[in-house]
Amino acid sequence: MRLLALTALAISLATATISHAEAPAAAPADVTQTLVAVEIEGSKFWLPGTVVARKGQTVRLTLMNKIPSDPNQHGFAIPAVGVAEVVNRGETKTVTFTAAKEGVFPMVCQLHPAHVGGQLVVLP
Ligand SMILES: [Cu+2]
Repeated sequence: MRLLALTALAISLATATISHAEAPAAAPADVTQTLVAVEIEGSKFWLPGTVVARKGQTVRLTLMNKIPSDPNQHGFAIPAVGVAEVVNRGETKTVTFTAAKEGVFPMVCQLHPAHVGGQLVVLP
């Protein structure tokens, strides 16, 4: 009976260790938002088009490319904060940065000038 209890304890400890190891390693961000690349009436957009943060906050954006037509890659860049990523169709990518300077900064698809981007608004 005692051996059974010890075995159960060992199993639960092993399980706890495994689930701890699978926990996400990323630190929490002040602002988290999902942006999706979509196609509407033949035009491509990153939506929503505005991300708002306060100066000094960390921002984590989850980027999803859901545009069904070719090409199968779209870019997402905020040159002012050094972010540039390429997202394949159907994939999700994450970018994290610090909103170090206040102002309004363009968010673009660096691969396609016609792809409508948006703006990062950093408040004081
Ligand atoms: Cu694009």
